[in-house]
Amino acid sequence: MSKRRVAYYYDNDVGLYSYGLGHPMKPHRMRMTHDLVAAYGMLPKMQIFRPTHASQESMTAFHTDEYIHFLNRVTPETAEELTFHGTRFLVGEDNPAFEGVFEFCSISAGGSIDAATSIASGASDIAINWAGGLHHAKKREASGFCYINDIVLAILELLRTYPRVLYIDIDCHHGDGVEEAFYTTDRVLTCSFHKFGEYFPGTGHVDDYGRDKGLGYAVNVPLRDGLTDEVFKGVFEPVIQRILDWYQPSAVVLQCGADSLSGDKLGCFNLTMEGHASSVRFLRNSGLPLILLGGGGYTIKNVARAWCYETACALNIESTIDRNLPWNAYFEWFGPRYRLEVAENNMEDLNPKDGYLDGIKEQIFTQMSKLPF
Ligand code: ZL4
Ligand code: CA
Ligand code: ZN
Repeated sequence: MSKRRVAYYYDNDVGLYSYGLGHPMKPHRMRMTHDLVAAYGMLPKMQIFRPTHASQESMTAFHTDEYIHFLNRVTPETAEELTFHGTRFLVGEDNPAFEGVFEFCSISAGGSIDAATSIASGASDIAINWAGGLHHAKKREASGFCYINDIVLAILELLRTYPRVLYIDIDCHHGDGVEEAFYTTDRVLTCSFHKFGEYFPGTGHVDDYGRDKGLGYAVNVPLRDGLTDEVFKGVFEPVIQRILDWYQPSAVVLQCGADSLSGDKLGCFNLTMEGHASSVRFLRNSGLPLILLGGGGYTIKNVARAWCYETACALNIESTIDRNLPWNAYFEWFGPRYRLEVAENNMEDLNPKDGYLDGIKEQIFTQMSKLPF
């Protein structure tokens, strides 16, 4: 079980797209990640693919024709008139109609769909698309920097082969778009860990756990500020182990949003790179077919560190890689220490306080124990 065949999807153009001046989402972080992965000599150890650009038709497996048609036509110049006359598909400054937005979405979604195809065909054991993980996109609307829900499209592809798929989301924000897409089915179990309380998008209450046939097949772990590695592991591992034992998924999709790292510009947790990657290692060790996707992450040097390290975890070589960063194109961004680690800071972890997290854990286990299977 130690040697995993890893398929890695990367398009050299993805880092060139820009959401616009001052926007926190920076596609350049994918290029920084890739450069670091290359500098560590990991590329020859994986199957490297340039993703196919997802077609309009493949996107309509989840999104409406009208929305995809709009997204394919919209430009920075026409955004206003298209939005003014029709339904509002793009909302405010979170989701600008930037230059090449449709192509960017095609690359992001194409990589995740290709990753799913590779896993389902048995060609690889772990498939990686750091340009994916855009979990807020809805059927007919962009939301929270996400236009096309590459995750839903990848899971729909997996469902052609597998009876049950587990989706896990460690982005600091709630994985609302994916949860909503599969809220009434038992064929996908979604589990999101996220900051909850006066925080975007506002959903993901522990009491929201699915509807109809999907009752019990959505799990929400709402968290408070300052989440540390030990506290995270103390909830992630028992909850996920319980789900693995009980649900017995045929494949796992892990959204590795890096805004749950310490020091993120938009996040409010305090995870180190090791703590963040412990989820990747945990699922790798389960031996199940696994897809790793990106997501949030706004302190981009730390995003590159974490996703590079998690690529090493997929390859099972993380213990051998040098903690001093190798020379790479963006070396100066990693000063003054030029180390791989993302360290924690001294903020207080509010999760263990007053038994808050113990209460949440208890509620989740009670919900699960009431279910059949
Ligand atoms: C920005 O500086 O909470 C967008 C967004 C653009 C540039 C210039 C415009 C300035 C922070 C955020 C005005 C921006 C006003 N620019 C944005 C309720 C909001 C309405 C929009 O990690 N304003 C909305 C979305 C969240 C809101 C988080 C996380 C994605 C993911 C997966 C999405 N939206 C308030 C904000 C800036 C901007 C500065 C911003 N937007 C921070 N948080 C949000 O889960 C990828
Ligand atoms: Ca999450
Ligand atoms: Zn996020």
